[in-house]
Amino acid sequence: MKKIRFDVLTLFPNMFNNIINESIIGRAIDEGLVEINLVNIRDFTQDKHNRVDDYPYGGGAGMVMQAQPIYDAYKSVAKEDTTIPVIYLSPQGKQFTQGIAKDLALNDRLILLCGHYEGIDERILEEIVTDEISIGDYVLTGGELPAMVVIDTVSRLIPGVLAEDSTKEESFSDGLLEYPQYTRPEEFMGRKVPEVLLSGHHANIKKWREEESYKRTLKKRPELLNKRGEN
Ligand code: 4GS
Repeated sequence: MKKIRFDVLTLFPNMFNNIINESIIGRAIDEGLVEINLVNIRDFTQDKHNRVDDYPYGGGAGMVMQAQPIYDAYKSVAKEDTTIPVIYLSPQGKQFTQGIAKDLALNDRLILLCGHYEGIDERILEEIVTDEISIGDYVLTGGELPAMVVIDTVSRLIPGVLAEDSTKEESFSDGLLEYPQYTRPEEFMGRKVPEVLLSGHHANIKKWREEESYKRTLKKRPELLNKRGEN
């Protein structure tokens, strides 16, 4: 049975309570398919006032997370193993995609480093970080939400986390958006479910869905059509 373990290095471990306790990821954890080990970087400070950040050399606004607590937090989970990917969530990283998620899901362990303030001491990036990932071109207050995005996206690719087949036809896996979905009733506010979906003719339904996927990709996300095959 394929399993994945995430070690999350963070100053705010409680932010992960929802993802751990609720829904599909919560169940995957209960079933032993996914493990999330939260490591509070502050537990590794050697400062008598428990500080983990300091002023930037050279001056300027804001604070920088110090190298030592992050390094010791990392060592506490990696031990002597230097082969575990260490992902730093940051706007400077490579844009996260379904293709990157699929590659990450091949690992049995991932270490996620969440930054705060103006960032982390550059020497941590040089010393332990193997991959830098951004979830998009906007600025958050910390790396926790991006880490949860990565955990959620990667976990649902682990066999058994979702019902079989449900990752096969979804958006992006073939480079197209999903076709429209309908459920009961057959008519809502005067709008009817497309006739073909009630026909029971499986070949026609498949053809209709493929055409709808293509049409809505062309309309809503035309740039995806040039990227097909990358995922
Ligand atoms: C992102 C992002 C981010 C940047 C963390 C400012 C606190 C913040 N991380 N994808 N310092 N977008 N990080 O905005 O990953």
